[in-house]
Amino acid sequence: MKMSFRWFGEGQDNIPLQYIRQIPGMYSIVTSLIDIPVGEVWPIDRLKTLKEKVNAYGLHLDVIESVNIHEDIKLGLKTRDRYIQAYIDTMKNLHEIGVKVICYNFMPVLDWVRTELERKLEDGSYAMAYKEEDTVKIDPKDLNAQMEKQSGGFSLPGWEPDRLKEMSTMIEKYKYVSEQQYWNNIKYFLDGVIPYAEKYDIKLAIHPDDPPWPIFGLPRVITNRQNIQRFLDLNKSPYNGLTLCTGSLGANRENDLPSLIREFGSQGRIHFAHIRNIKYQDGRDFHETAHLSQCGSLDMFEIVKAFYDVGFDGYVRPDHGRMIWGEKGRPGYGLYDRALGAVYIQGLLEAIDKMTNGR
Ligand code: DNO
Repeated sequence: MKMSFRWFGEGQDNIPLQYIRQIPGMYSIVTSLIDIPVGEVWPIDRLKTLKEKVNAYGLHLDVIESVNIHEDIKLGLKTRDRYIQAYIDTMKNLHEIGVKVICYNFMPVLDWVRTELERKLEDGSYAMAYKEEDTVKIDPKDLNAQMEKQSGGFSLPGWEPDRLKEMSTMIEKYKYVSEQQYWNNIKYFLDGVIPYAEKYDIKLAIHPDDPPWPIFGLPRVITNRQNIQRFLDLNKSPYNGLTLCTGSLGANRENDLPSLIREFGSQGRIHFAHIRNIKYQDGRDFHETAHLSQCGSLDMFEIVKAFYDVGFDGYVRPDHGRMIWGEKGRPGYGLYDRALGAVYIQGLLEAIDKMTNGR
């Protein structure tokens, strides 16, 4: 597994690349051009500058998270072809700088959803949390403002203000898209871009819906074993694959993560892994925790062992961390707790490897 770390780019992230380089075992940066409006082609000059910057710190730039999908594609509008072409042109530029994996999602309008961005845990650290009751109470158009209020002035990935200006109008448009139509729209997108993913040797890795159930009546389909298999079967190219995010899929207690990893990993369809832990509360409620098994509800040893057993050699990154030691940063994306996560995952891997192969 190649260890990686999400960084939001120059002027966007308060964590210097130098600090990321100092995390033991770090191999690649996971980043994006967060300021480019969705649907526009990412300029090659900016990509080259970004790559040089990352390489100057001895790190690779192999993974992009995310190249977001324009709503017209998700809605299946006539204008979608133009945006699919822009996606392909961006892939071509990413190929030129040597990118190997693109993580993206197909969640309508909203990306990941939490109802609290800074819940205080018993040890005084802060973590993000989800309370089902609050999503039922809140008007979707107020959710953006609520997220913004708690984000400490940082823009949140997937919650770019530009994209969400017309949240209510966009949600309205989905009333006319059935779930079957939504699946058709995913297939149309895949059939358009996957031949170019093959040509440019870039693996596409869809991120599961987070949390993995419908919110505000919007179709959210990348949620469980059956739907993931259905997604993979829409286009059987090995370039059509997954970001296996343990925290997102794990929010549904029926998702048996080690078994999902074994199943899709042995098909060679996992290209990127997000590893983090969550703690179940009542019903669907949960809060995020430190990465260790003892801190949450997921068995991280079994998760990492499953990746190891299927010979997963793709990219992995620690995912959302808590805010600890007084750090102020983008919710979920501070330096300290994610660094602890990266080292913990590597500790598990070393132990599993040595116990398997002898010391
Ligand atoms: C949240 C992230 C998501 C993810 C996108 C992928 O922290 O896991 O925003 O990057 O869904 O497109």
